[in-house]
Amino acid sequence: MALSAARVSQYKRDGFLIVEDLLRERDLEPVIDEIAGQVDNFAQTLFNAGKISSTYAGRDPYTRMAAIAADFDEAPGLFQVSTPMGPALAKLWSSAVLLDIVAQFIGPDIEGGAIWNVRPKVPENALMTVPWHQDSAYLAAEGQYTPQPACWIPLLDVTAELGCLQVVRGGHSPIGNAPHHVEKKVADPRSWYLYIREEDLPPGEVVTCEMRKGSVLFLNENVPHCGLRNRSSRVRWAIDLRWQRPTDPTGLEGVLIRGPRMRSASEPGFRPDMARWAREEREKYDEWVKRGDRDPLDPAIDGSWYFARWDPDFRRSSGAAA
Ligand SMILES: O=C(O)CCC(=O)C(=O)O
Repeated sequence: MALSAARVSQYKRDGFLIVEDLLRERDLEPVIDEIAGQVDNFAQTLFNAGKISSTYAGRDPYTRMAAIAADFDEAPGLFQVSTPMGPALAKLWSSAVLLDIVAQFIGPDIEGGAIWNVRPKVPENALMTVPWHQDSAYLAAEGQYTPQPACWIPLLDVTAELGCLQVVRGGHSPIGNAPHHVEKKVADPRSWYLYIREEDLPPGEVVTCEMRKGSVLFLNENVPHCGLRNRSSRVRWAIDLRWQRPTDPTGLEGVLIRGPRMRSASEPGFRPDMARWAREEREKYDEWVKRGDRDPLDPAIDGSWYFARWDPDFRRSSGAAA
């Protein structure tokens, strides 16, 4: 379903757009089932390693990760960074329903973005509460001008209480980054987030994006947004996916492999090989985990490349160029 010209203009003007009822049950249910299976494996691994006292197998998908996190509060973040992309999610990411809209934003040559996440935001967990930021601030300076639209897909109806997103309407322009800071210096030392101070947010209405399941929030890479704290008793599951043009820098060179090619203007029948890409991404992840005998269940997220961009203390410690 292509957007009307007015809706595309709205995205360009506001830096975000909620498209209601874009996805049907049959688009989302396979993804939800796939994630439930991944949580099952994950719980078993944590249980075998003595990190949790039960696998909480009787729980439903909207309470199970909360029970796991009550034993091991880093579990949701570890799930987010360590779980491979499954075929159902890969299919949704490369589906016409999303790509037809993305093509209206960046044109007909499309590659997946290198960063994607499945986020189990459990209640009252500071490590899953995402402060104000622009996605482009997490990239190297040379990638920050790459158009990289994202979409954020809740897997249940979301409200402010459940920890939905807030955005600053129009805050994506003029292009560039507000000053970002490293959250671990002022909050939980395990945090991997950057944050913008309230006083540095660009002017604009703060919009709280309460959404029904099936709706999709598209975000410009420069629009400031945050994910509210989950004050409910349920797990707020959501997925974020990105795209860009294959000729632009990712801003993650040397850190993550490029995302999969999804569309080609010169080859209209092009079909992405998502399974091959998912295997290659996994190989890279395994190499990274094995580096320096890392514990695969250590949830610490190495944000050294973007910390170094924003904080001189991390430039010194990583030896990275300013
Ligand atoms: O899911 C959330 O709460 C935050 C998501 C977010 O900040 C992002 O997708 O960039």
